[in-house]
Amino acid sequence: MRGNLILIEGLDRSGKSTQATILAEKLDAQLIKFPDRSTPIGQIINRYLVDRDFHLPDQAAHLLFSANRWELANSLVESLQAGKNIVMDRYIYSGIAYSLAKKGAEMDSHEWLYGPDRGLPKPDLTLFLTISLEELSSRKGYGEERYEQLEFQSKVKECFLKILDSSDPTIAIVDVDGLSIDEVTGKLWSEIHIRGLDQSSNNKITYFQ
Ligand code: T5A
Repeated sequence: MRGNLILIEGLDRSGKSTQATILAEKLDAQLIKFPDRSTPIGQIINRYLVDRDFHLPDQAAHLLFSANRWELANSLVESLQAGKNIVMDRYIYSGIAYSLAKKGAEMDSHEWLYGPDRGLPKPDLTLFLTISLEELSSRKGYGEERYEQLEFQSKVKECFLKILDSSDPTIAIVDVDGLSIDEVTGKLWSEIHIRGLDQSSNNKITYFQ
């Protein structure tokens, strides 16, 4: 029996970390947040996000975010195989949506953007939190980091909705606008429960192809 891999995606300050922490506790799961700013590559990413005078070509930034996921990939698979549930806060969909929203050259090519993430383990369930931009901008701390501007977030939202295949049963788009933290947890938990992901499974781990 293996653990389940559950991913929470969404815009900046949409409540991902809050919900990932609550769900990790309910599922007795390991919590993994991307970017993981503690790794060697994560430290460069952190500087890129907090210091607007630190420049990187868009292609290089994109590849660093992917490399950061690969830094943790083996340990992630080992934990699942050892029966541990994992809740992830952001993953490859963030990688593609934020780069796609930048536009220009390689940033317009879904194939190019997706390439470096091929081979990473695929979540058993991806929960994408949709929320209005008005509500986002009122959240504590909004605007502190590189991508936290409403015009850019609106493009990112469009890109997320373009790349998330709503016919894929492992993807759930969950409207959380105006909901309290408890109400959001209730909605997410029901998506987990109806798929039986609150129980361990003997399904094979799948990978992004
Ligand atoms: N990025 C990331 C890429 O470009 N490529 C990639 O491959 C990856 C992985 C940093 C940036 O990196 C980019 C995307 C990002 O711009 P991050 O560290 O995940 O990524 O940054 P944030 O999304 O900004 O993370 P935050 O932790 O700040 O936001 P969360 O997790 O969405 O929100 P959370 O839970 O911390 O909540 C924010 C505030 O809202 C309140 C909370 O208490 C908190 O104050 N809140 C609510 N308030 C009212 N009602 C609710 N339902 C609420 N839920 C939470």
